[in-house]
Amino acid sequence: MTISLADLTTQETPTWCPGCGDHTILASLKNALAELVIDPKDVVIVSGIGCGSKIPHYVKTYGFEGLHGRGLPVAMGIKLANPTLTVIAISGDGDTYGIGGNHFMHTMRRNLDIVHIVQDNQVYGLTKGQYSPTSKKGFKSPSSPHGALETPVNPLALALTMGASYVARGYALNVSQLKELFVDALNHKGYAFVDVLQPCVNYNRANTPQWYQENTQVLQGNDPANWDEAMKLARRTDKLPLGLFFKEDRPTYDGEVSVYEKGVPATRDISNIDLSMMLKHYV
Ligand SMILES: Cc1ncc(C[n+]2csc(CCOP(=O)(O)OP(=O)(O)O)c2C)c(N)n1
Repeated sequence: MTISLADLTTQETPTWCPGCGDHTILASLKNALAELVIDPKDVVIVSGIGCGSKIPHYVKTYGFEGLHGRGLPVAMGIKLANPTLTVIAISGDGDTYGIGGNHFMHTMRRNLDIVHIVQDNQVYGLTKGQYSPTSKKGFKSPSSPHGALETPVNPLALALTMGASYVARGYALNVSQLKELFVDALNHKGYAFVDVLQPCVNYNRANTPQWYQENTQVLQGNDPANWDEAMKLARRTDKLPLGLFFKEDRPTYDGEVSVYEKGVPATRDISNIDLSMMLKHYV
């Protein structure tokens, strides 16, 4: 079996602005799926709401464009209902780190076997340019005319802290590395998080392609098994590293749930618990 890019392309034309990083994120994702020869009928792409969240419309797999900030719970539900599917959640930085921040944290500690791609343009694109949780301090926007006052979220440090088993950062215009990261993330058994820095040509005039060129650097020679090193790299604010920061193999939530479903006894014996103590509060 082979999968061509044409097999993965729908009849809808992307509505993104020319120069938007979403175009190359889409191309890199399709290239990764084609390279891995994953049957499109076995793939579900789940998004929230945002410019980038239109992506399920443009990939000929199953797809679900849901509610702002709620892509991850839907992705988790799909994976738990049918663990044989390849489930990819994709969402903007506003969607993921703002309104969806709660879901982001808890998905990471559960380590479900899904890929999560964040289209991190450091701004709310769809709603016309308000500052987002990853906007730099001082970022001027319609909702922060005097410059954002808040300290930005550090997505990679947060992911490492919350126990993500795969943590990477890509850049939308480094398409060869991005495709490799997506392939690697799809091969990872567990929650694979890829934060993708991307330009927003209309609403983010601070983080331009030239800015990324000057302020990013492809990672070389790091040890992805070393959590402390990964955290040190994640905390860098100059020359933002691009590549795989951290990867570890550990049991997945969906794997553990299916073990319970097969009838393996629960590790905790609750037969001796006196339920009357608990019920007392309700009667
Ligand atoms: C519950 C809810 N709150 C707010 C909105 C309005 N809204 C839609 S998209 C969006 C932000 C989009 O920014 P981001 O997630 O970074 O994605 P981008 O458009 O930049 O790709 C907001 C605030 C909404 N649709 N639903």
